[in-house]
Amino acid sequence: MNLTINQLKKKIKTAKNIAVFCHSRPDADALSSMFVMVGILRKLNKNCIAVLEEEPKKKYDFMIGEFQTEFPKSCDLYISVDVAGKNMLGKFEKEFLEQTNTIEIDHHHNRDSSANFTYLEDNTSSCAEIVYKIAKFLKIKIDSKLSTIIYTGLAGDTGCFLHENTNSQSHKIACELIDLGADISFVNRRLFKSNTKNKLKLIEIALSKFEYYKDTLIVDISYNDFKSIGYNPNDGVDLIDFVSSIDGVNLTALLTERSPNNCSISFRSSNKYDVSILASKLGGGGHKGASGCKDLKGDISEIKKKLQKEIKLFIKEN
Ligand SMILES: [Mn+2]
Repeated sequence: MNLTINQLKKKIKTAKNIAVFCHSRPDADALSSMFVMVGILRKLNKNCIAVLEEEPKKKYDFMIGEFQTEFPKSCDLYISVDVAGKNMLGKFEKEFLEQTNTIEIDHHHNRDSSANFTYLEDNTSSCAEIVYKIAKFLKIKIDSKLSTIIYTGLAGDTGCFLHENTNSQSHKIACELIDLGADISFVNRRLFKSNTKNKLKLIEIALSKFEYYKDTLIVDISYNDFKSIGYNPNDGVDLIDFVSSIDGVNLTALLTERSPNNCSISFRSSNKYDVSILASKLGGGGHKGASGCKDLKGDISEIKKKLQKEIKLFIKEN
């Protein structure tokens, strides 16, 4: 059932103990939305906890507050943010689905619902924008720290206001956040301008793997590639924006084997293709310009063959 913002407010107001979830392997938007939501709920004097599968990437540590890694059993409201599908709940999927008072707050347009109640704004660039709007609606005071975290979600999901999902609303909200004291140069440096020596070694490997087909590019990095340079892929791979920056390439697929025989694919496209369709063919999802699949089990070379086949078929149909 879809909620209006008033119905959402009512549900929040009547709950006492609230748990907030985001998707597994959380990105900037997921973490931003989750911790801002927790911040808002605490300002409303709710007993509220963030729930994460594991410790998030180090580069996001400025956003991270207190969280727990076990499913909290005694809450009267469970909220997920930025979760577009059941399997994005990771290890909490089963228990989350068993609850009766669940709300999902989300912005994805290609989605499969995992909660009893949905608050959706699918023309919004990031979930952080929605959470910001909810905060305003609930008349929560947004300080500079909170505005910095909200801005991080916006900058993250728009790729620093470069992706197709960027619109006038995202810019307007960014302006409001700057006026509220968001430290945007800190965030943008942290998200888009920092590299490690090891990361550059990974880029070197990626460059040696470029494989073009018409206006598409496939890059694959195996578990052994990661191992050869002592790179832990769980610290974040973050190569997709780099490899998808080539003139004349309209579709990029980055295939990574993050643990033995367990692969992920990230897709990016200019406005020529809708890569959410391509991702859904391989069991994933996402947005028109940015999508992905994870937990593809099997040998990376076999998965790559399947990917090549799907891409050829896909560009023939488009
Ligand atoms: Mn998002």
